[in-house]
Amino acid sequence: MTQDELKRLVAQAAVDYVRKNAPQGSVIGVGTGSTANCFIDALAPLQGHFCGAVASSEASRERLESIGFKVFDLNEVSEIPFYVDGADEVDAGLSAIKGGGAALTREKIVAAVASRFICIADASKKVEVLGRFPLPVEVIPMAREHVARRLKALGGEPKWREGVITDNGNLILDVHGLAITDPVGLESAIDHISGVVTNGLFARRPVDLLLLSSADGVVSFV
Ligand code: ABF
Repeated sequence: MTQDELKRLVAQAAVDYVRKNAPQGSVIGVGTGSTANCFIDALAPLQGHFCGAVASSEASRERLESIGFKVFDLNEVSEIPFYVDGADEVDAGLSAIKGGGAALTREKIVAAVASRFICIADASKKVEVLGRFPLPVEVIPMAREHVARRLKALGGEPKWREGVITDNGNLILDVHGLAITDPVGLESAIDHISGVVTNGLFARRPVDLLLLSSADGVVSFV
């Protein structure tokens, strides 16, 4: 199977899951990226099931609206039973690296509001130790070099993702060379650097249900 077919397979599994488990009339949280796009496409027949969606990026908002979904501002919504999104890496403890698409801050906020975070990915995203995928960190522009120095002191090699401005008007530093054996500790340490908006570790609030696709089908981890 191609990677696109694997993404569509796991996206359909997530749609089947929310069809069975999300209350009628609830709001669905929707992430960002190519796997999340497959989820949005497969979600079209469930429009009557949900009163609308909350999106973790402008790109996903536009895609949801293009298939006729009402998209709420997060401030209009107090309950999101399920948030469905992809990831760049997930470990055995269901901590994840996200933010390859630069939407990490909004993703983390929507995940914080959601009761359950369902992560959808193909099996290549499951790793023993997080960090081969560079860890994205969203940074206030004036703090870029300060944050980069602090990230170096934590053992990483930060690289500015030049040309990318987040939906919130900030910059992204991608931290290479980390072997993240304490994701909760590192997430907190990076968040404490002045000028950091968010980092792409989802460890203090990890994935609740991981759906992973391979040629053998979709396997779930909780
Ligand atoms: C988002 O999409 C991100 O947090 C992650 O960076 C990315 C995964 O993208 P894809 O599904 O295209 O591999 O969920």
